[in-house]
Amino acid sequence: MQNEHTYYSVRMRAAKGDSHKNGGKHISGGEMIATFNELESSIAELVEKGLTHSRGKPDFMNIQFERIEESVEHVAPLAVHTNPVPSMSDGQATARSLLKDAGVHPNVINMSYQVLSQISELRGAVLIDVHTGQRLDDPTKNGVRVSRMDWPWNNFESWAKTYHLPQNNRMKEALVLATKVVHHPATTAELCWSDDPDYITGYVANKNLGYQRITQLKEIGDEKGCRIFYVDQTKLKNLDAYINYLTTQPVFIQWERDEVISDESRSNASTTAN
Ligand code: WAQ
Ligand code: MG
Repeated sequence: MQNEHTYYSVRMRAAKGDSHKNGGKHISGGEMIATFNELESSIAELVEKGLTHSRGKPDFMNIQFERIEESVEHVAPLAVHTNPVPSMSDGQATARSLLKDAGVHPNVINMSYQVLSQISELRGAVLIDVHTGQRLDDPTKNGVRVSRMDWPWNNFESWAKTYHLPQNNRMKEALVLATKVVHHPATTAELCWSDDPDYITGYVANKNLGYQRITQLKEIGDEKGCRIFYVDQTKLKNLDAYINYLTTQPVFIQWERDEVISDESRSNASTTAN
């Protein structure tokens, strides 16, 4: 019998022209964690995501689920801040300044943009050594895809309402990924913007800065996205252990309302908490 603590990793990838393996154009990907009873609706959600995508109509789709054997780790969501910017160049300047605050040397930032400019097709994240600026992931594989992370909708909804943030699935997915990635001690920072032509908001994330949204990091219509993880290898046994964490460690984002209530009661000491 399936018990409620048995979880499944559900993944989708869609491409156009041919499969990813045969050089097709990446259209969309998605990763979720579901219970057995949620499998059908999760698969339907991912099918819809892949079929109705602004990067185009796919003619290849792969959907798979597999039971998760590892125990699920629960991680609190990063704090969200929004940096409104009037243009892409202001947004890019803000991103560079945040990356610097996160501990990435400006030379390494330049080198990572150089690496990015030489990549034509990306379906995962590029890993950059934060000390040398060198690309660490296998350049033949189009990036490392993080999977096995999710945020149960009810908990996300309460969090979003409390902080007056939009209940937007795209932000939810990006915050889930950033929270999982930044939770690893070897991640110095993440830089991301979408490869969807109609979405120009991106972010820089880091343990101290949280999830820093930047309202414009590219021009509308541009199909080139970015996802870079700046990795501190001195905090790693080996790179495989890091990639293994990204691809196999199951993580649920979990926000605890208690933290907010206790914060409020601290700043409001005369009010009786109930
Ligand atoms: N693992 C690794 N890389 C990924 C993954 C993943 N699971 N998903 C996407 N990427 C990479 C891939 O190379 C994509 O081309 C690129 O990131 C962009 O992905 O308003 O929508 O899903 O706060 O298009 C950020 C701002 C939106 C959200 C990011 O990215 C907000 C976005 P997309
Ligand atoms: Mg995309």
